[in-house]
Amino acid sequence: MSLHLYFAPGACSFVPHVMLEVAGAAFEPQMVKLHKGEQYGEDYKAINPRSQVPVLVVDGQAITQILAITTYLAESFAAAQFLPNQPLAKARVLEALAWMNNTVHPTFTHIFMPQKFSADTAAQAAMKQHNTTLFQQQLQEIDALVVRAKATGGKHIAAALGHDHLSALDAYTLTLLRWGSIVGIDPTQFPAAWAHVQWLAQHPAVARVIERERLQLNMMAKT
Ligand SMILES: N[C@@H](CCC(=O)N[C@@H](CS)C(=O)NCC(=O)O)C(=O)O
Repeated sequence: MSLHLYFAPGACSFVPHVMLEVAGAAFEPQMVKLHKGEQYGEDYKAINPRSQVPVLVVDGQAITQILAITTYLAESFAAAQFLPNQPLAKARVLEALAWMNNTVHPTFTHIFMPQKFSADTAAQAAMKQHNTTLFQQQLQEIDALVVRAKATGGKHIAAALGHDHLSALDAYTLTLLRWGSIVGIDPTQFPAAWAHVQWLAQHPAVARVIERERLQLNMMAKT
């Protein structure tokens, strides 16, 4: 099986990037420079006409969308136990992941790239302000989920949902807190989630991804 992951440093592609490293998969990381607009080039559009990362190419077949990619990885690398087998527990982990992907992530996009949603600069400013409040509330919700996970004695976020294994939820949480720090939302306001992210960053496989993507976890920190 040949696997190529198209990723951009610090983007949501961090989630499958971490899963591939944690699973010990043999894969080719392919960097896409979003800030240079490489996603709009004809070469990249031949891989993903929607001009987004991540894309996982499996034996020449491109899979897009984090939900699809992470489910594919969970099933292909079953030993990593990224998802529970028990149907209700599995639904709970996917429920949390879908919320991060279809709600929290787009809330951040409204702050970071409001021009994607309106050409009107006044509307963009209002959108930024409103979504900053929403994003803070959503990070609070993630913080509460981490508190619940730790209260079970578990190490990983999915422990709150009955599955104490590293999952897409841990990697997405790191990404979302880091994104917040880019727009001035201090991650230390969410102590449980922030401590979890710092712990996760020490995991050798996660550290390899952080190194490859050259990420600073808290963009508000001086160093
Ligand atoms: N729903 C998509 C979201 C993907 C997405 O938003 N990707 C962003 C990076 S985090 C992207 O490629 N943006 C490029 C652009 O907007 O030009 C998924 O789950 O994969």
